[in-house]
Amino acid sequence: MDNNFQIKTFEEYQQAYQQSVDNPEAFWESIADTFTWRKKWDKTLEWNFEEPSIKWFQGGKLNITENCLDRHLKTRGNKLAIIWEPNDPKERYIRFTYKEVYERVCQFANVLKKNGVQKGDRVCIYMPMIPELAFAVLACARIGAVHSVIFAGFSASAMADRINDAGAKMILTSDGLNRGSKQIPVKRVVDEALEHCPSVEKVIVVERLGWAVNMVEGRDVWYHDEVKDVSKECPAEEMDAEDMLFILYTSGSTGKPKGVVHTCGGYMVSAQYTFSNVFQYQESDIYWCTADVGWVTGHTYLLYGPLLSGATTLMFEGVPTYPDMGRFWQVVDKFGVTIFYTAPTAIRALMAGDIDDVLSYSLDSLKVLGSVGEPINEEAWHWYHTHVGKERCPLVDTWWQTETGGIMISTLAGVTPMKPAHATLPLPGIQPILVNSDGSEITENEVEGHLCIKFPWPGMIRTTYGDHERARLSYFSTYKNLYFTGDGAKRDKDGLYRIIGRVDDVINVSGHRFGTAEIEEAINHNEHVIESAVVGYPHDVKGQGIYAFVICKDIPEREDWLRAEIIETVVEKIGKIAKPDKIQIVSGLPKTRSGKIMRRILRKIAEGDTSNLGDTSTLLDPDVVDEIKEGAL
Ligand code: 6R9
Repeated sequence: MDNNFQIKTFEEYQQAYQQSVDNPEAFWESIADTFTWRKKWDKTLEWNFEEPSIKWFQGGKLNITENCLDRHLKTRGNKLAIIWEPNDPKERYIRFTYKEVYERVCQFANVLKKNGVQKGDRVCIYMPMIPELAFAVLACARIGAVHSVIFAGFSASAMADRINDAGAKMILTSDGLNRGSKQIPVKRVVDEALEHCPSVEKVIVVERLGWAVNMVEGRDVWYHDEVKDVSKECPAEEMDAEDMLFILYTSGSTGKPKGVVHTCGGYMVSAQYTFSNVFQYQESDIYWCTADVGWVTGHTYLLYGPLLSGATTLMFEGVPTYPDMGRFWQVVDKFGVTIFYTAPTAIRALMAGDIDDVLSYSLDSLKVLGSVGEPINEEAWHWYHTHVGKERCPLVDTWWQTETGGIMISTLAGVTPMKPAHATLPLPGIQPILVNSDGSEITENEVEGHLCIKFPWPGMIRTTYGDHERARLSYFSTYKNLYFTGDGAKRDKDGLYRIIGRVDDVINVSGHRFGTAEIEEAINHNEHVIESAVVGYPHDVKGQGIYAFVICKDIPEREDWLRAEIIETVVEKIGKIAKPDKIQIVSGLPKTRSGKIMRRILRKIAEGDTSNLGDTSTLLDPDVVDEIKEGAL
């Protein structure tokens, strides 16, 4: 059995947890042993959180795609690996067996090689949720190229920043994409980005919509032309356990997104272990994670985790609300989905619809439900558990981050306790602690603190691409010898964790992270803007909404025109997903005498709680607070 590390009872969980704390190396070795290695590692772990330097399974040689594909061919060659459901329910779905995915990945890998990609090169992928996206990711891994997937909703400018930071040689994209009732010209966005990306030599374009697109001679090629005469076999490149597998950009509290780096061996071990245990995956399951591959959840729990486990994973091109609010449930019934993993924002959007949109589907196949990306409020938790899970499916609230590579704190479905709105207990191998602002550990229960992790785990971030110091500053310098998550959490009387949200200047909008500085920088690009300050505020569907306070040079007659202009600038700089929900034009911002914006005050105003703004006497101009309060939206 290749998942004989699956925990079946609460006692087994407790034992595994204890062992993982007493002897973490032995614990992870026994899991790593179940994988296919070209050569076993010499040293299980070497680490320090000062530099930081984290190395797992040093000297080990492997290729993650041999573990995702080749090792299943004998026993699961004809088993379905990927089911692809298109945006439009009238279009036919496509199914791929493990053998077929293996062949498609090898072909794609050969196309990459033919076009000059070599081990270690960075390849950016800007593609919709089509099967070729999955093949492209795995093809990079097969030949040892580092993939950097950029969510296809990002703007040309955001894409260019990521391409340049990674120094990518090649872009993989498509002509266009479907999103609900809309069609979006993806290739045009790539062309615009590439005006500012000197490192890019080649663009490979996959046909999705059949649109005529601009093809730059000598740079752009069609995938369907390139794939014609390539082999369906491609030897996997031998990788070191600590070689880079991928870069994925995420927002931090400063303006520029960070390229989170994951490596081959440790990420692989974490991905399968967590997938198998959290969802209690069984061989016959049909598993569906609704995340886009552009985010970390799509990496670990749509592709790598399920494929490493030999599972059937469903990939959905569309959105939850198209053609109607029953789309998710229709797909669940259509394929007999047994494990369903989505985000609270989707649940809240669907809750707002008619209950019959859920009740008219049987949903009998479902066994396990999952949630990820942001805190799930109790109301959404109960709705999901009752109407989707019919109170018979365990609901796992999985807390983790791009930087952690895989799930850190979660119920193991049906095995460990669950509690509404609580991520509950750490997985074996994960040692979370709560600390006070001075970094001292809080050991008792019924407390709140900053969530840190005190011991390394295989799937953790190794560095931020091209800027190791940034990784140190962002995660390892706040508290000595701890990895700081940026989240605040509570621990209840039974030791169960509840994640409250970010304690840094990061806003979580519909499960997507944005730094306030990143949005401010975008807003400030608008020619009418002098300065801005952005904060998050509670939003019924998105979890957090974006509230911008903006000082403008000249206020035209129509403020709504100015607001639309500012929104347009943000869409251009980052993408539609970062559009401010509210823009308040102000004449000044609450600043301290040293010029720092007092965000605490703005946050309160944005939340609509102006009763107690605390001490404003240190402000440069206390009157501005009254003005902002009066004009609050
Ligand atoms: C996987 C993913 C990470 C941030 C994280 C936290 C929030 C994620 C959560 C959750 C409460 C959960 N978050 N899962 N908060 N409960 N189950 O989402 O990665 O995009 O990097 O976001 O999302 O604030 O720090 P990423």
